[in-house]
Amino acid sequence: AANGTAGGTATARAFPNIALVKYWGKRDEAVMLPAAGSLSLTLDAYATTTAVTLDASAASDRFELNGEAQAGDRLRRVTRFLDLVRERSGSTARALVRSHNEAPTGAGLASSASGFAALATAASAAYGLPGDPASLSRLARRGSGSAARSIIPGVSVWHAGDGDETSFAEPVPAPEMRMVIVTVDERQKAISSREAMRLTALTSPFYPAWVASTEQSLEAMLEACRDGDFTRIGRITESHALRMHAVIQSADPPVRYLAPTSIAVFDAVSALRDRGVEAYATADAGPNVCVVVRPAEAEAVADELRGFGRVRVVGPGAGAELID
Ligand code: 2P0
Repeated sequence: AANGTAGGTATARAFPNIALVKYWGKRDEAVMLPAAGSLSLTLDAYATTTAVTLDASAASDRFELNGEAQAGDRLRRVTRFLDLVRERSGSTARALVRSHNEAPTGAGLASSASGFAALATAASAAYGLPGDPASLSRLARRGSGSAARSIIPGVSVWHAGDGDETSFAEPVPAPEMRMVIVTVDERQKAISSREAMRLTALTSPFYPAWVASTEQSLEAMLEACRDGDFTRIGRITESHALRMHAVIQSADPPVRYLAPTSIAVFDAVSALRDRGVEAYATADAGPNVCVVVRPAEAEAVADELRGFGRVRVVGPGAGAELID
């Protein structure tokens, strides 16, 4: 159908996002409220496309990822999410969910963000729930926190909020930028973000300082975005990312996501700055590194970093959308 829905079927596409101010820790796991706000860039690559088809006669949901039927934890997570949608819509219909992911799943390229943003958008349309960005962002958050931000195009802030109603993402005007993604290792990470976040919050003596400093970084980042100050955006991005990895490493038992090659990329980026090229590194819950650059310098920086792994230049992308 023209708007992506027809008779209980809807298809949506969403992109992953990379945070410049990171989300690491929840204050409420049941409703998925973050310990602090965060800010990210939604990308124009590695899309997830998801079709939701209602099936009134089925006894359970089915979930296919990249053409393969899923069972166990992955299916349960989709079913729990659809239970929330069914509760709100008053429908009891089960669904067939077919998802195609262009990024390697679990490699730290935020596939849960694009995944639940696409699922929230398609399921809302298929079950007849509101499709405005704030509603979709709040719903996507329930599947995976970072998915709240993938509803929104370009740069967005996810507000910590006072509760379920006020914790959603919205757009932030920001200067033009690109990211150079350096894929150091495509393998599935050893410990999930969700588990490592929980461990960090429970055991790190630095966790309260991390939460407080994230609020400060977010305030400074919003100001830098408003001012169009690329240099300040970059500096906050890199120092905040290193603080996140520091607090993660301070958990008991410790968790370390950065590999020796990841550190080498941070060093190479620092050396680029010494030569007058403005580049700033960040990394999520895995060894891959994303480098924030000005558009005019993206290709040159990508060339400099090719020796460390597969390199791809990405830009700001669309928010979650219903498609044909
Ligand atoms: C972020 N990450 O802000 C941070 C930085 C990874 C490092 O959000 O438990 O998949 O589903 O809410 O969103 C990854 O964690 O965790 C993440 P859940 P999520 O992008």
